[in-house]
Amino acid sequence: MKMDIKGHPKKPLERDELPLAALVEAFRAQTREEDPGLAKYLDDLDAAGQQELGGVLGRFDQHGRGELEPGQRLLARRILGRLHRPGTASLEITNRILDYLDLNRNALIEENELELGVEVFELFARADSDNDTLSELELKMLYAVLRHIDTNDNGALDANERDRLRQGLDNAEAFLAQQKATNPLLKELLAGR
Ligand SMILES: [Ca+2]
Ligand SMILES: [Ca+2]
Repeated sequence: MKMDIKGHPKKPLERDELPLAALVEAFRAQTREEDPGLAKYLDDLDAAGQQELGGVLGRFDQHGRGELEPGQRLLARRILGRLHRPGTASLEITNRILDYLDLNRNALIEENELELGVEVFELFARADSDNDTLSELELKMLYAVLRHIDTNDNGALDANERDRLRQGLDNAEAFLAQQKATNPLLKELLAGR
């Protein structure tokens, strides 16, 4: 499956080259014990969904070992545990969001990048509902906001763009309201719901 988005520069390590199938298999087995609620959804994923899950997990495999360590699994679940009934579509959007959150473009999500990610996931979990998880629509809303903040359209959050997001998060409610009013991508998404 092609996971690149038009306009994204090539990364040093393509996710397709990572040992994703092994990562997915190990993570699913461990999640059955460590987080049965999440495992229920991961075990239902079809081949495309597993590929997307592998794309997410590969970003936490800091040493390319093909299996996440316990601490890395916890980090991955800080994202995966936020998804409402995770399936292929929501995992695909999550991968696109993580592309933006990979600020140093090394195909890994380090802890500082994850902190920002968790913060935006928390905000958008409540963008269209009153719960702690992100629906597919809320993921799309977040993606629309990141695309809009990417003003030079290079598929990455550069330092100034990241600062803008950071500042927005300091006044999250106002930021979201302003995005809904002024972000054409978000307006289009919400108009077509
Ligand atoms: Ca990174
Ligand atoms: Ca950018």
